[in-house]
Amino acid sequence: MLTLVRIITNEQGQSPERSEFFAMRNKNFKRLSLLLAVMLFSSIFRTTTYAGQGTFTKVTYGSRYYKIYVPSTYDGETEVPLMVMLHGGSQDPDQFAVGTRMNEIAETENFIVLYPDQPATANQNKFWNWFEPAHQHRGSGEPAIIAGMIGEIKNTYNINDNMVYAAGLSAGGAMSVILGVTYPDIIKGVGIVSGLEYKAATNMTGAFMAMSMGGPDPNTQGTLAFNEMSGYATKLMPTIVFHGNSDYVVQKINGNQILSQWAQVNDLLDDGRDNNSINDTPNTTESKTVTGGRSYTVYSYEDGKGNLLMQKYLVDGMGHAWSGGSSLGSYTDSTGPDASRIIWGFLSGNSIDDGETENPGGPGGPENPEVEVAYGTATEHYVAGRLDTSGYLQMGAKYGYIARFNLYRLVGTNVWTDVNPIG
Ligand SMILES: [Ca+2]
Ligand SMILES: [Ca+2]
Repeated sequence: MLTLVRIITNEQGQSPERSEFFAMRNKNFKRLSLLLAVMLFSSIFRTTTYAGQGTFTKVTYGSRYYKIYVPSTYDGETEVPLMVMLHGGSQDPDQFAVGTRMNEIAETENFIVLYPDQPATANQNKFWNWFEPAHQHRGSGEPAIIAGMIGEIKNTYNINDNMVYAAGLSAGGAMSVILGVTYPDIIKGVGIVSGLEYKAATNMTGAFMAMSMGGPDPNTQGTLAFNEMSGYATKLMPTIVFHGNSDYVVQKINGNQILSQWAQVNDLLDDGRDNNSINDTPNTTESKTVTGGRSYTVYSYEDGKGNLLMQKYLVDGMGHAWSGGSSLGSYTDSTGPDASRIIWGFLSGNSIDDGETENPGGPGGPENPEVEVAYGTATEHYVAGRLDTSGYLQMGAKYGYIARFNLYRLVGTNVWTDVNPIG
């Protein structure tokens, strides 16, 4: 095709007869091109109209594919958030969309949803390989592939960089933890349903052990995660966890460990010190019941300055399932609190009043000012424009910085300071 285009281009300025010939040929070529384009388009993209509103499209990505939901309200001019949804074992993007109903929320709240598919060629039972070291680090394996898909979406659509979130079920929940750890510069909040902490296992045997007994000490895993994030994290990581009290596939200890692991990450992120300024002791605990459904407990954790940062929902009697999901999907429990609405509300800071589950609106929204943290050497901060020369010299002299240190910015003021001046 490209060769043909070049030939036609080169034939410009020929004799009238030849021009006529090529005009005819050009016309046929255009028709052929159109046909080819249509064929190509339909083989790559299979777009279906979702519930008579937005579009739900299958897109080939190398040897893989993803599905993307674009709400009918998307106009290309207004930036919209992006929610990455990672399915569980044996599931696929279609099933996960049906079970979580995230597309319905995206339609009313105007955000895009990306559903990466884990093919059977990568894992026989379509589990994300969260338990293998090859898929636990930045720049390699599945986290890198998913980050690549996110990049493609960001190049194609008008996405608000500050509102890109990852959520998942089971193996997908474990992978959303890994995404938050490996790409904190892209992922601005995580939601985990029936998942596991960072590096809960590093091989298949360990995976089954972790699922039944929990992984290593979450405080240790939090420090590991923090080290992995170093240089890429720009702010604290809002985290919301759901787990069934009767989950015997991935035992509930794992939900507790996820929360504790992220508490340690955020403790280290907030002032560079392991001083439990952020910790896994809840600031508030509430018992609630879904009307006609399950009872559950909500544990809320603050950032040390009174702002909501993390939440954990433990659902009484629920098994291995997406809480509040549609019974038309797989691995759902329709009688639990609506995890999709609550996760979206928490991460985006936009609570949705559905008359059933109240949510205060979480920390992930752009309107919710909070301390931003950047790591690096004084020189790096200077080069990145966070400090001017005099600021660099003053801070270096005052604290004797020669290596990594934490630099803070209060959102809205654009003034970067050392940890100490922040009250
Ligand atoms: Ca701390
Ligand atoms: Ca700590």
